[in-house]
Amino acid sequence: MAPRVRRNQEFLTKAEKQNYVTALLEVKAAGGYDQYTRLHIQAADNRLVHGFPSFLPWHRVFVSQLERDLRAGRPELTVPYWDWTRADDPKTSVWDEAFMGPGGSPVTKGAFAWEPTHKWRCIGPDIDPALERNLGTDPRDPRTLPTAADVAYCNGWNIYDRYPWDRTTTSAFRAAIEGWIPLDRLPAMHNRVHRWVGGNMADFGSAPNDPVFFLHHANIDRLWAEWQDKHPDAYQPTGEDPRDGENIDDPLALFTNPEVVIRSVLDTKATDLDYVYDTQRPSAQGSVMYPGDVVRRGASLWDPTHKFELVLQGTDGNLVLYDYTVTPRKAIWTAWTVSPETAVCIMRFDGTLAVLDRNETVLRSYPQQSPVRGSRADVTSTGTLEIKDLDGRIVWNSKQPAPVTANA
Ligand code: CU1
Ligand code: CU1
Repeated sequence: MAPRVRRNQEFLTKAEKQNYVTALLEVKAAGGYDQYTRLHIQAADNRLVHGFPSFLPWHRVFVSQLERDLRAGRPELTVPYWDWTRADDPKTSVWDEAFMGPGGSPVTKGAFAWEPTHKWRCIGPDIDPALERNLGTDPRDPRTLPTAADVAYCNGWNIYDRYPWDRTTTSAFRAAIEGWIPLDRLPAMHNRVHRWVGGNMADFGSAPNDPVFFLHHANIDRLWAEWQDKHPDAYQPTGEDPRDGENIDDPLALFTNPEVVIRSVLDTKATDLDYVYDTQRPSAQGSVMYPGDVVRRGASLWDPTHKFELVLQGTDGNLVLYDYTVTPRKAIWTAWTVSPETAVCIMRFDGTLAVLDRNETVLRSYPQQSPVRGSRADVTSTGTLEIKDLDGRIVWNSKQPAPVTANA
């Protein structure tokens, strides 16, 4: 089985978002959610994890364990991530009333408002039951979120961490992405996002009271996973640190049943974790290519009834849709990407389905005009390749006549 895929919340349908919210409410009602908030309070009170090398692996496990609980009744679900570099705006999709809900002190709308449903009660010492968020409006908080340039700054560090392995460390990836190196006046990156959201998210220990905590940490984990793709075997320290829970072969703090050794969670594709992010070019499964998904040369997708195959042919690099209801099989659509250089078909985040060569040059892309960001490609059981937006509207399909070119 291919690893499951964590996706950008921006590209989930309303139904998928609703499913995630319902799963959270169920785990909350069963008492499972609050154990994570309590564990996080314990980590903060004991000055563990935050400000140290284990910050990234510890939160990786933390998010994965909640994901496991959410998946118990809904195996198709993964924790989405919130890419805040695109979202300085409090009206962005993550704060939709039907998803994480809007800002407010307290929040008064959506599934996580305390009134009137009393389903989402915040817990912890001196914590009001009603969820609060300021979303960049409190003058004491940062008014802006980290940018793509800030992410690039973090990615510029080739060393994972370095002495003294704490929040005074500078010049290392972990310290930069956690946010102890101020890019300007304020703690940047991870810490900055907590403070921009404000309210419960700004309370160090009990921040997981706000369910957006997990979407934020999935994004931090994604950025680390992408960095790890370029810097395998980079984790440090490997034996120099006297503090328990930080060296590569130490068990992480507070995860006792079972213990989790840092080395065992450095690869998200390892069987205990078994996930990747949509930005890591996951292979499409089933009949749909979600944003980010790829079909590599020699691989194919089948419609749900297994009568139609979309294949990026290993033999000649052509992208072809075949009909198997007739014998011999018949090619019913092709992108004409015949080339020894053809490498991959990708559903890009901008809403185009593209065939790329080995240098990432676009050989063909669909639709040629007006793509809709976040669209999906679907091999249907009627033998059509369709590109659909998040509301299910068809943006392009393989039965459309080829556009007439000026030279035709
Ligand atoms: Cu934390
Ligand atoms: Cu955090």
